[in-house]
Amino acid sequence: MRYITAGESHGPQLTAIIEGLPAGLPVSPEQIDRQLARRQHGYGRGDRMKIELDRVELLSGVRWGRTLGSPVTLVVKNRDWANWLEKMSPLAEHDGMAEAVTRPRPGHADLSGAMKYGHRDVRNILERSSARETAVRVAVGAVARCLLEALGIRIGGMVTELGGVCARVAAEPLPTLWERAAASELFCCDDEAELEMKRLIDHAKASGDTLGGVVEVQVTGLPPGLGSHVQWDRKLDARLAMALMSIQAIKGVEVGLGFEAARRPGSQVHDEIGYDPTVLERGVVSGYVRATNNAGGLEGGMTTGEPLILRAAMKPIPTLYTPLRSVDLLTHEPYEASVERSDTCAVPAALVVAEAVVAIELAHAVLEKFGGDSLDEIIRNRDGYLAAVRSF
Ligand code: EPS
Repeated sequence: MRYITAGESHGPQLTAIIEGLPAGLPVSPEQIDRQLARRQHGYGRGDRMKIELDRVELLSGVRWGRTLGSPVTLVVKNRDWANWLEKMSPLAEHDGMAEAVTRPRPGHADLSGAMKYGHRDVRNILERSSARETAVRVAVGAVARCLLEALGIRIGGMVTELGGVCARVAAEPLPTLWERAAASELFCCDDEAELEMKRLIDHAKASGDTLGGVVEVQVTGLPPGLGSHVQWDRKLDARLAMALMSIQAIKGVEVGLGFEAARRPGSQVHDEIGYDPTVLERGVVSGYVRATNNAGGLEGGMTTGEPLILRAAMKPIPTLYTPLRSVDLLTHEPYEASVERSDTCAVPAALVVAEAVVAIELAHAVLEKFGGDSLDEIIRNRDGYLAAVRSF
């Protein structure tokens, strides 16, 4: 399965084409719109979110609620396009530098992109580097989620840190934590931390600043053996890290214990292996059991069958209302960087995007492992593999 996206932040629409989905997969616009709405939700967003009301259009590859096996085209329209008809027109008569953005913002793609593509108007870079693109990636992720859910794989997550405030995550079943996160404006499971995070966001907004944070994605129901140890680009941890790092503003990724593993001796890191045949009676896939999951569900680039635990660190958004120093691209004179409309904090949105890209990569890994052109064929192949794992 592969996909590409197209579209500018203030252009007419965002488009994605997904290739390699099996036939017979139930997909509905409502399922996709639910994820799009989650991405727009979240304390700390700016005025753009008051304009947009993201809805998906399914333009190919789905008939009567099920995939055909042909490429699936997804579109999310930009409502703001109505305000940018001239400034973002594809027609030559609107050419000119009259309203050019020539002051690159530190931390954005502006300067490197302008030098690389030879643009003096930074808008030609920022329109595509904008995190608006993640709307359609969330739509792709929602389709991937449909495939995973059909196989009993569930994805959720939470904001675990924001502006330096850490949430305490209680030792409760993941679905309970996911429900609690869903009820929070910051997707945070710790009410006290959430209050403090909101206070920080209000303060950052008032002072023209921005805040980053850490999101954690968890996945349950994965069979052991997705991904492979045999080649660098087949290692699932590497592929998941790439998917997460491809999200705008993500600067770091951890799996399981993550960087903490580097600080502990091996005896306090690795998850000891036991065998308990009684778990098979409860429907658990394999009799091999672990008391801990410090590995975060991945060993040797393959899933272990334990829940997948991934974290991604988001830097503060680089567009500040109190701008940082920069220089003008035309005069080379120092300036305060341009102020584009911005969000104070988009960490909750980043969680939804992180879940989406993880879903996409896992759907890809599932299709590699179980093959099949139809959902039924995938389920047959999966069941055959699980039977072998049960008796291993
Ligand atoms: C973004 C800047 C803002 C955000 C945008 C990402 O957009 P605008 O420049 O129109 O105010 O609102 O995010 C979205 C539009 C979205 O849907 O998430 C940026 O520069 O990355």
